[in-house]
Amino acid sequence: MNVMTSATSLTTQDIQTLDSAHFIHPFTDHGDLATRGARIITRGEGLYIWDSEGEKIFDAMSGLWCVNVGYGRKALAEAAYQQMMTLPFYNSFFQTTNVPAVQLAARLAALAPKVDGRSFEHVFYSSSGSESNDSNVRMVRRYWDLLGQPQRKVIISRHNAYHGSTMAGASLGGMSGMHAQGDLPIPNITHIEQPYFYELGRAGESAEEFGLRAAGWLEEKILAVGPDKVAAFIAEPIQGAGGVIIPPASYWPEIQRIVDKYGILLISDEVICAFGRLGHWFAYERFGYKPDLVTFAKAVTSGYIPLGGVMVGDRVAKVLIEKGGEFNHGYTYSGHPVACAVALANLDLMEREQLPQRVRGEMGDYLAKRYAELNDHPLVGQTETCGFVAGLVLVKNKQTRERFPAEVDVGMVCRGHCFRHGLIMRAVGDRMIIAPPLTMTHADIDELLRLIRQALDLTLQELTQKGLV
Ligand code: PXG
Repeated sequence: MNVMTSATSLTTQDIQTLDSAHFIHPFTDHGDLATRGARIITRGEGLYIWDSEGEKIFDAMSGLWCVNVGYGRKALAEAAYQQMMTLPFYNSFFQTTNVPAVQLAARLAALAPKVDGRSFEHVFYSSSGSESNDSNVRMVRRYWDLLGQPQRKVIISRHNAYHGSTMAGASLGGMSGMHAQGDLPIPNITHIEQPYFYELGRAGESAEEFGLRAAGWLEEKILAVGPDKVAAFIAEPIQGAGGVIIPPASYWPEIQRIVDKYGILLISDEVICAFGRLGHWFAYERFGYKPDLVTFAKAVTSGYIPLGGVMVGDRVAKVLIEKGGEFNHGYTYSGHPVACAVALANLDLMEREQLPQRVRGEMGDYLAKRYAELNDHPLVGQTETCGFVAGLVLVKNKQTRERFPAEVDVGMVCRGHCFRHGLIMRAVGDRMIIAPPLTMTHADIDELLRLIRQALDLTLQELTQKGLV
């Protein structure tokens, strides 16, 4: 098939050849990619994307956890066009500002729920989740310096967390594959174990008991490091890239108790979980904790244009602003007017269509109910949903919870069947996960579940043929 570009028409193979010759992709084995050729995604509409061969694909990952309002929304394109014609760019460094950046900051401050009188009145902008977490490290260290406690440098994170791919982001993250490349983590970042009950729960232990035990690892680490050296704890409300790991209900309140006890800052990395994904504008509301800093990116613009940032809570903002003088940190695109204008249009759309409310209510409940039905499948060890994220674990034996050996790469087997049959679902080890657009209807959820079950059946068929189950 020919793919029209502005200048010429190219075949799928032409583009694959150019791709392979010139484009270094993120997190990709290029030797492998060259042998098969990248799939070329050419357009999107609603919940669906199309490839250069004309195949229609249900995008149950919303691009990469971001296209929360679905593809093809004119209001976002129009907002970008209008802003580009009015003021495509101006910096906010030298005591200048721009209207969309100010409006968005005020809007985000109003959307962020107050907990126990603590509020978020300030926003620091970047263009991605990774940059935002770098900014968090800078702000946290500056905060403690200004309070006369410069020895408080250590940030505690968790294994299998994902906080981005810059030096600080990859260090904060707990991905061993990333740490293995380039001498990471950087100093003064340390990790505790993740709250993954299915894998780490003990026989006879309830989820609630496990949640308390898992939160206790934070206190143990604080004591091991020395409470006067710990600056902050960073965590995703639900681990996304780690495989949709949903902590037991007891986990977050206990984390809050511990960070309060030692006075350390709490960073909620909501790059995936904010903007309706879990049924709230910000996810800390769902779990009832009180972060000092909240990282956001992705769905603030539904991924239509890059924008990220940090919601800076009063505790930190007051010190930075009142005691700080100049904070020597910022990006060319901090408060980019076009990105902020698109974010405003995106929030308008989400509000008008009541997307967080839908996810928190009827549609989230329906997805949970339909997803739970997958538990009857021979390959499915356990399913879990929270709002519009869901995960399931593929197991060799449901009763004994025996997992597949790593070399079977069962997630990739399943992902292959999804890919070949019009469904984007992400594999993380032996976990299959989704984060679909928040606009799904009942009929869309039914169709999604039909596609997932089909992929599971095909996976079982392949594993059976190969004598692996
Ligand atoms: N924090 C969290 C919680 C994220 O999920 C980032 C930070 C970094 O954001 P940027 O915009 O710098 O990419 C993320 C990004 C995956 C996958 O495979 C997930 C992300 C990025 C790439 C792949 O699930 N999340």
